[in-house]
Amino acid sequence: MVQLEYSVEEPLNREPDLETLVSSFITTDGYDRNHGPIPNIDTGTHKVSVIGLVDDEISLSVADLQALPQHSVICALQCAGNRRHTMRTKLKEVSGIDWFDGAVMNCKWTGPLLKDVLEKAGINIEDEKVEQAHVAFSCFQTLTQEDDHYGASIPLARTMDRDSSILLALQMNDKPLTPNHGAPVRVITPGIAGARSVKWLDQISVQMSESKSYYQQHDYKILPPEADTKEKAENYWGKVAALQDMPVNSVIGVPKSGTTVQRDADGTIEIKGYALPSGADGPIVRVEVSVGGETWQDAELIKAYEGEDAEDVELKWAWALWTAKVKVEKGRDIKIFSRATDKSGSTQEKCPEWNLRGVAYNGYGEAFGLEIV
Ligand SMILES: Nc1nc2c(c(=O)[nH]1)N[C@H]1C(S)=C(S)[C@@H](COP(=O)(O)O)O[C@H]1N2
Ligand SMILES: [Mo]
Repeated sequence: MVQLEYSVEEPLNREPDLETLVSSFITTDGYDRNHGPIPNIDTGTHKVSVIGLVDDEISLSVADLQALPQHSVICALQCAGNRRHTMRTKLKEVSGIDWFDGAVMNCKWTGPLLKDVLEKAGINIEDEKVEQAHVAFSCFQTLTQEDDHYGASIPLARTMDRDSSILLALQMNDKPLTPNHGAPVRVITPGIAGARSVKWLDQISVQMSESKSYYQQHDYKILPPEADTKEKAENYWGKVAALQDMPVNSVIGVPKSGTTVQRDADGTIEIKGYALPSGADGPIVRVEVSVGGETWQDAELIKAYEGEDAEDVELKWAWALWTAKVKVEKGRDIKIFSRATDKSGSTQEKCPEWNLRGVAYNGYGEAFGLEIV
């Protein structure tokens, strides 16, 4: 039996303080999101099986995964429920954990490409059917709150594109994964909702249908606004697509809502935050900020990565940190906003439509109730 920490009734769910979160490009203290306990798996004996529409069903140890070419990606990993609190308080009540703006992290992940692992087993699907196929990931280590295991799937085609950088991660920020983040191996799906980055990975299945998991079929979907009760939602789960790519977003980390801010001698205050591109449309190319929401000025995108290999590091999947100095009059109850634009031109709207589960909220970033002195 694997040793478990926390429980199905009380899993570990937490987010870091926002000011700390935006203080470094590579985050060291991320958020935790679990639908059940955290298993402590023995790295020496753990195996990942590859089954389904493949030439040979195979089973790979961690050493086997380490022996494949290793690939690194710096990407944002974000819970689909990030910013749910804002949807709940601005629009109307939603169901789900009350995440503020910190259910996101930006890390370097390293491990073999899922594509290479699948090719080791050999994909056995006729060419014309590849577009409709899926790769399902399962973790059978523990029960979860709504199912007997955790599972998710993504389209096979996305996986087969090397540039999607979909990995079986063995390392996070150059160190072996810790149990809370999925040790010894987890999936990393850049640009796609965190729910698909299955931790403590046991099984990969190539199949023609999506994962049957509760978390693919009955959760993590943007339901239309008319689905406003649990009962009504039942008619929609089967019709609405599973959430995959996350939308463009930005958040103000400093100053915090409800605080008093001292202006500099030139009458400005400093604003800092993060921005996330939509899906595969990174990087972020522009962030604007506004006092009050009428006129906007450009924020400065902070030079992201200063490592020796900076030239070679692709930042398409990463978040962007930004900073701005804005002139503000003294006063109370001041509101400031941020809005981001990514390479494809997608830009944030003031407020998205309400959805029952409060997922994918990406209205303007904001800090409100500020007292400027
Ligand atoms: N096995 C397993 N994988 C999982 C989950 C889980 O509960 N069990 N939660 C998912 C969700 S909803 C998110 S947002 C991310 C969170 O990853 P983290 O805890 O490393 O931040 O893991 C995903 N993978
Ligand atoms: Mo999540």
